[in-house]
Amino acid sequence: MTARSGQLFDRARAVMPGGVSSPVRAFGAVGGIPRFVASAQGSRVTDVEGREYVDLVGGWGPAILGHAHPAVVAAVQEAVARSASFGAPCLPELELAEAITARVTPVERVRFTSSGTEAVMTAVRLARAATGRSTIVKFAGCYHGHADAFLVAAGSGVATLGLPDSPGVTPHVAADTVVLPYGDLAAVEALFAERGGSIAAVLTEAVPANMGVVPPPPGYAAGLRRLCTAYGALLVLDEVMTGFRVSPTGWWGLEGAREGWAPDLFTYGKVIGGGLPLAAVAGPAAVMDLLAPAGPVYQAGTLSGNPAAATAGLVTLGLLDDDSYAVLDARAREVEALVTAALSEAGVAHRLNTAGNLFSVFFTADPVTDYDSAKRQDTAAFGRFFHAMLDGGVWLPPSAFEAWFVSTAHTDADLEQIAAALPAAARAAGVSAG
Ligand code: HOZ
Repeated sequence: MTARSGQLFDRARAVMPGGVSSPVRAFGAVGGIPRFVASAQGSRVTDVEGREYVDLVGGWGPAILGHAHPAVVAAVQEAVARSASFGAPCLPELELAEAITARVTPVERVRFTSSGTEAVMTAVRLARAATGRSTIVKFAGCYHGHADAFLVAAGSGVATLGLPDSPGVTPHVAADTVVLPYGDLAAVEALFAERGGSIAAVLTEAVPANMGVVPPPPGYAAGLRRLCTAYGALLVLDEVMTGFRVSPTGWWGLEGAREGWAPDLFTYGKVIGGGLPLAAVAGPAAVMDLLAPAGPVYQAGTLSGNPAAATAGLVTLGLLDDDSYAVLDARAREVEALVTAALSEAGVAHRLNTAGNLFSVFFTADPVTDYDSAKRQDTAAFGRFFHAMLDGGVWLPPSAFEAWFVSTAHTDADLEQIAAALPAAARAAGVSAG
């Protein structure tokens, strides 16, 4: 059943480090052979053996409408037929920037990049230029891509592989990044009181979702906003995961717009590229116009604002209306209820953390509120659960430290397949191999 994937993985390991282009995909944390994907359509992924799975990864977020939505495919085909890349200004990037500024009122300017990593790198460079300061504050377990400054106590693959940080990041660079526990406003306050004059920016995921999902404590972001304003630092809200996924205006729309605060910079990715490589840093003109050529802060990219990617994002955003978000929320609640019921029935200790339509399950009896508590989960139980779900035809992230994603394409039949797979997976999670 995995012979073809096994052969391909062997070939891949001969020519690609670990056989993959991104570490978590190698199944290192859950064991076994990663399935090579042949195609994906709607809510379903098909592997190279021809086996179909209900997809709860969604390409790690972009497939919010399901894979290969016909309108997105048609628009991208037309765009590519006009050339995949101009390296010049084009209408799709302009229209996508207009769509983003129209939705998120604090955003007046958008700079497109090809990856979330680049977007956050640019946000940090802007913050340092704007303040003339060096220090960046991030939170343990938050993941902001793989630039050196962020690979300190990072989530995602770094958490999955259990790495404290990464070789190749110099002590000099790491020293400019201060890591605090997530959710502890008093710790942030104490740091500002001690060295507020050196802090350029506080960088936070809008909802930490790379150590599993950890919903922000009430008032946390508003508190960060207050401290950043008081000490003249910039607040960077990383919405690469949440932007245009949890609401038409991202997590900011669910929290900041209601509470009356806004960050100085947003970063976006995933959904705004409709599955093609596209991300962005965005914010008010006063900060964003520091970017070249409007200002002196350099940033560039041959593929930035690529017409095919911008088209995919524009069509995706255009198809997401209020009803879509209601469907996503409802589907998330349905999957959560099924998982909770199955694990409770099997007597397996677990915590289901939810933020909007993002969620993940932790195999632990204790609340998960930060990276330390996330790391105390039973990752071996997750591995057994993961494989039993895969055997039952459900495609989960191959890591206990990643969010699960629903799409508007998920159907009642998909929910039934998930429900059918869960009892065996819950029993597997509860039975220790040791
Ligand atoms: N960093 C992403 C997950 N949080 C991407 C993982 C991947 O594509 O392998």
